[in-house]
Amino acid sequence: MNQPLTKKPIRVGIWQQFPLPMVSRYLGQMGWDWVILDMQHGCANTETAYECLHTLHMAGTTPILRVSVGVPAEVQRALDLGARGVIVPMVNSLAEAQDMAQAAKYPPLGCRSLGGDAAWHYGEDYPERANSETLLLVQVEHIDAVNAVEDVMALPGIDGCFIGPTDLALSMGLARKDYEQHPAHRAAMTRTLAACRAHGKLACCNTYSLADVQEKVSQGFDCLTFKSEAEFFMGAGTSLLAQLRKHTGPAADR
Ligand code: 3PY
Ligand code: MG
Repeated sequence: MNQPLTKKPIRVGIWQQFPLPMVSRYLGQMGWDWVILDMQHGCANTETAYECLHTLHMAGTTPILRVSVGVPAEVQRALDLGARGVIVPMVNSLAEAQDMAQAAKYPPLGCRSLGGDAAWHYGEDYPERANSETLLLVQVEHIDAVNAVEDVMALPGIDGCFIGPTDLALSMGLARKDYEQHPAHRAAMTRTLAACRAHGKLACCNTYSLADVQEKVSQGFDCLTFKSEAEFFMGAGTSLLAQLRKHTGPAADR
């Protein structure tokens, strides 16, 4: 089993949207510290998620899975499939966070059911180690979640939070772009980071530019992601085609 995620050094990750083990293998070989397979906005199903998670693991990176929705069954399934950590979107209250912690941790911490084949991949003593070696990160991406963040981060079964800056901005009535400098958004981010620090929990966040990365490193975030492989693919392909068209002229009839 990979080493447990610790606070230092900063983990640098990427989202995987394409549900292909081949892509998982390349991402693992590139050297990302962790890869989050996205079942909220990506199109992986249970079988493809299983293949991608274990391909990531075999390729030497830490496989994390974002479930589609915050219900206990999804959290348990993600961990049973072999995710080393689960990210749960839109956990907006203490009660929801308690439900997620119960689902993610074996007794006595929670009530995760014993089963699945994670032990076949990670060793017979997986059940004894899983509570401390698998991560439960709840997404703070709504202003209601920010207002409950101190209580949520105090829960023993919660390992940290993953801030969703864009959904957070939308929940605050801000536009989906250029919200970063808005004082209310900055205050919400600062409050969330402070709650993580106060309770010794991991603070994780998405980033969108190198300046954004630099700022979040200086603020003390533990784990950062930078876009997805789909964005790199679409960005690089679109830009390459635009360059080619400068030499070849406009598109032919298709
Ligand atoms: C958001 O910005 O809403 C996210 O969920 C980032 O992953
Ligand atoms: Mg989001």
